[in-house]
Amino acid sequence: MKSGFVALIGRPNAGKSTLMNALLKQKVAIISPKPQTTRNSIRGIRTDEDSQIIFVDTPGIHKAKHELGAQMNKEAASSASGVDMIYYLVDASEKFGSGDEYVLKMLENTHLPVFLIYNKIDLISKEHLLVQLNKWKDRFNFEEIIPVSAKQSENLEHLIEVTKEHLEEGIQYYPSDMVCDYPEQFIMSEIIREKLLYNTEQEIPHSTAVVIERIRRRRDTLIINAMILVERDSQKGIIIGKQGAMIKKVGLQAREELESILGEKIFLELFVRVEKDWRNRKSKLQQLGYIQVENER
Ligand SMILES: Nc1nc2c(ncn2[C@@H]2O[C@H](COP(=O)(O)OP(=O)(O)OP(=O)(O)O)[C@@H](O)[C@H]2O)c(=O)[nH]1
Ligand SMILES: [Mg+2]
Repeated sequence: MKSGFVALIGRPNAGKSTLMNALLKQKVAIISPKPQTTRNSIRGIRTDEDSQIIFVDTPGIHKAKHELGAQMNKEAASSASGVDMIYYLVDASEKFGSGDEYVLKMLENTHLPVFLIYNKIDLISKEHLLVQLNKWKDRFNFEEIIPVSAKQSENLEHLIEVTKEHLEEGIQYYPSDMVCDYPEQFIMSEIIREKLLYNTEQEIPHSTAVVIERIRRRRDTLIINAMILVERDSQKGIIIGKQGAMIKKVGLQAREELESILGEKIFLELFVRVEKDWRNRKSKLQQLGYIQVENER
């Protein structure tokens, strides 16, 4: 069978996680309208009768303001090296800018085939699309240029076909029924973080992290205790909300989605703790799984 790894890279908000979920027809990565949603590389596995493609969703590449951001950029860059092919995702509704130039510069060092995936074409006209693609083709030696709409699953079958053409015969890396390789705890904390991203504004969404502290089963219910970390006391107040309204809302939305993903009854208990400046503390980032363990030679 044909098999291989494809890294999805690009600026924050380009639609990398949306595309991966659409290609897998399953929600494996969280999505939000706010940039810098994804913080870790996430593998999603797509197996059919003659191929297995492992997509690696990565954090958006951006100008880092915290150690967390620096680690996210590092993670994106390192994920793009251990693969067979790169999808560079671009948001068609955004203007070309220094952020794109930066990513293109990064890509110049790679010997891997790079596909330009021109995403969100549902937001622009056909004429604009043609003009833009014409400009893009001169910016880099792309192996392929493929316009898609991840959100509306437009042109994705074509994308898969072309991808397969570039993959070589290889082994099946994962069992056929496996779609992701992370532990259940990861999706639990990510879904809670997604609801925080949707319900809060300004710096709050990016100042939170979620840790699953305890999971236990009582009769037919899975009881999950999760800790939401924030950076300041004032943020704790906002997350809790007036008479606990905000945390209740986040908890309800997260519980409903987790019940549908995990297929069982869930009791979700959320707590909030202030961890001063956690985004700049390396030991904390390591604990939270945002720093890759470095292998010493
Ligand atoms: N209209 C439209 N919106 C899209 C499309 N793809 C993604 N989006 C939206 O773009 C926003 C960002 O999507 P994500 O998938 O979270 O983007 P990302 O590249 O993973 O972002 P980071 O994780 O922050 O790097 C969300 O609001 C999506 O619904 C598309 O094809 N069309
Ligand atoms: Mg993402």
